[in-house]
Amino acid sequence: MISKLVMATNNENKLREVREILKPLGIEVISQREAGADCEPEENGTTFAENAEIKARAVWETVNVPVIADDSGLCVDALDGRPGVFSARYAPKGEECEKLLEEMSGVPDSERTAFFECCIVLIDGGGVRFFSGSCYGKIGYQKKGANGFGYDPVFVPCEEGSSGMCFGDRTLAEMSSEEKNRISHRGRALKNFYKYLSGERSAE
Ligand code: ITT
Repeated sequence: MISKLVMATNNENKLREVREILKPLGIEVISQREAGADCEPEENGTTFAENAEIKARAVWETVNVPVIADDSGLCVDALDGRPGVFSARYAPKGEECEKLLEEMSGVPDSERTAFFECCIVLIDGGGVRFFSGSCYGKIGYQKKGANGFGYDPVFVPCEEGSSGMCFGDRTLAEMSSEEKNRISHRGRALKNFYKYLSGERSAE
């Protein structure tokens, strides 16, 4: 079982969440900066998996420890799946929620469904493997909560496959990180990753 890996990311919030999830499972996560592998490759893929692999490969070339990367984003049904793979570039950092609320103004409750998607890629001597996770929910009408990052203040998570059954009216930014990690796209993708490492399932 892997006990140490490098995460290819420049996003401190992702790094924090991945550490919180993997530490209790006995996996230490080192940042690419700590591993001396600072880089920011162009994410010119068209899918989450392609972009995750681009990021992990760039770091894997310079370290000899297993590398993971996370490519993730928010897909909004009323916007035909946007911002999707462009979630990080949708608006200037810190202004993504305002821009999304503006684009969603006038969209009725029943059409505010959306989901977060996360692809975790693992690259080591054994090759490249992918693990994904989703978190379904709705876009709220205003920003709420101070936890999390990115689109969390406008995302109200719901039970998978349902548009009505939400975990109350709270946004991800109103949840503790333990609560978020239990139901988030990242938490679910990492659960699949851990099951693979434990021999309980195969990669995707
Ligand atoms: P790295 O590529 O360096 O990992 P990044 O922030 O650029 O960092 P992505 O290209 O995967 O990462 O973009 C993901 C964006 O999607 C991220 O910047 C947020 O805006 C949004 N996002 C992803 N996961 C999220 C989460 O759990 N909560 C809120 N927003 C999230």
